[in-house]
Amino acid sequence: MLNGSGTFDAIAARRAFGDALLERFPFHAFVSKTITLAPREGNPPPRLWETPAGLINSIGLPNKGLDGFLALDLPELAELPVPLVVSVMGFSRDELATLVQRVGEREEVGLIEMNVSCPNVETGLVMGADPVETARAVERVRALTDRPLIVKLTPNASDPAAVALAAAGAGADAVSLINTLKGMALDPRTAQPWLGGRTGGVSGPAVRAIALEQVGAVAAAVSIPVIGMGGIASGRHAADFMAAGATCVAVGTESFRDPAAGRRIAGELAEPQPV
Ligand code: RRO
Repeated sequence: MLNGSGTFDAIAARRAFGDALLERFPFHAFVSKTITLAPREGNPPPRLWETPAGLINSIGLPNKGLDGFLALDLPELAELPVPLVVSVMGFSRDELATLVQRVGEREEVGLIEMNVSCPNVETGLVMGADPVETARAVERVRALTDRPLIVKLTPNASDPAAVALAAAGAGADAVSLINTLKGMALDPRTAQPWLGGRTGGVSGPAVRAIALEQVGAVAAAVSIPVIGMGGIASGRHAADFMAAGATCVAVGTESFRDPAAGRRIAGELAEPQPV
């Protein structure tokens, strides 16, 4: 059981719950919020909108940048009792290369996730929407680190299985999916976009059926491990993703409602599933 990147702030949770968090950590591996080379403020507020069965976020990658992350966040994340996955995103292949190389040099880091699927950047460019671009990105960084590389796929692609195959062919060790689906909400008073970033990414139960289909399609196409996520909120949901071909699963939006959800769902998954 992992967390979806950006859905659980372990540093804030440690401040809130103290060492009890470490004693009953909700995940078997922890994935950081995505970092970029330069620090970013993120998108203007509002950043969240609740839909009847999910959440739209337009966070916009706020982070301290590579140097800030390595100096300030990494030492705290290294105290977690589970392997650490650092999520990185580059606005170019060169940026990505610097991120992968420098993150991979740190012994605290177990694995690296390449986020090629954020829907909330101004350029609108999503590397992971295209198999050729994805392969180029993985090829560029593959030799720069001996850490396992996970490629986080976007559901906003015409053929996610083709992107997954391209990533695997270029040397990815695993793929994870889904990131959020592009969505929008209007302010009922003004009929203008509610979110400061105009559009956002939809997650939660609303996307589960889509995620399940895409995880199944990707798992059928590749032979590397598949980390499945998208609206998982119970052991039954997690079991469905495993049955569809996921090697392991992650919880995202449900952790906002219940910070202990990862642990609960892992426990439910370990029990025999009622038919
Ligand atoms: O920060 C975000 O707005 C964000 C990211 Br990086 C991502 O990969 N997926 C998402 O829904 N939001």
